Formats: sequence, C-alpha cells, structure tokens
Amino acid sequence: MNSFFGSLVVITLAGCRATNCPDNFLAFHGSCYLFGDTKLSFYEAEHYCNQHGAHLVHVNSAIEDDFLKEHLRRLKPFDVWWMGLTDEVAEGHYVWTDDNTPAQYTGWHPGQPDGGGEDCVVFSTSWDFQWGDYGCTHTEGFICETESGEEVFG
Ligand SMILES: [Ca+2]
Ligand SMILES: [Ca+2]
Repeated sequence: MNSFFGSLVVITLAGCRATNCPDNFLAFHGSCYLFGDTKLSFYEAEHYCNQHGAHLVHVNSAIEDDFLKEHLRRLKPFDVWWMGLTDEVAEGHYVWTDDNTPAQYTGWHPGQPDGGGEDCVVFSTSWDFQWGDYGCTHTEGFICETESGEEVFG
C-alpha cells in the first residue's frame, strides 16, 4: 500500500519537472503561456501578467505565432486577444513589453497596422488571428508568457 502511494508521488513530481510552468500555464518550446479568462485593457493585462511573474506574450517566430493561433482557434471565448506589442512611446516603432526590443518577426493582417489612436496589438478572430493595431483601452482577452527555465529541445 505504501509503495503504491509512493509511486503516485514520484509520477506527480516527474510531471511537474517535465513542464516547470506555474499553475494554469501551458508549456511550449521553453515558454509558459497563460490564456486569460477575463477581459482587461492592454495595461491592465500587462499588469496582471506581471503579478503572475510574466509579461504579455512576446511572439518571437512563426512557430510560436502558429502555436498561439491554433490554441486561440480551439479556445474561442473572446474575439480579440492582447499580445505584448505597442507603439505608444514612438508612433510606428513597435516594441515588446518584456524586453523593450523592436519587433523582428511580425504577423500583421494585410493593411495593418493602420495607426492613428491604435497603439496596442491584438490577435483578431475576424482575421484568423493575424495581427492588428487596436485602441489600448479596449477590454479584451490576453495571453501572458514567461520562460519555463527548461532547456529547449528541437
Ligand atoms: Ca515568446
Ligand atoms: Ca488597426
């Protein structure tokens, strides 16, 4: 009996080590993602992520973008989701909230960004989750990301 429960404990601990992500975060390629279940403004969402040891998601590559889109297509509770990209400081100069670096990879919908008062960037369901700029004060879904601290394979 004791050894039976002992085995369960070992399996559970091994499972935690395999992802090394906080509760409710999803592991993918060395990062952990939280898909928010409430709607917040861009800065409220970034603050929420900060409180959970994360930032709004920094989309580094097409592989990461496709992973996020695929998840949003299946998830579907909201039409629009914040990522951590904004040009609020300098119009047209988009930087990521996690490291303040300019965007290298981007996944804009054709015709976006169309600027003006729209300084924050979203995945939009109407464009199959391609990116658009959008007013930062809208309350929308959001995705947080933090590094898992695990070695990345592949
Ligand atoms: Ca990332
Ligand atoms: Ca726009």
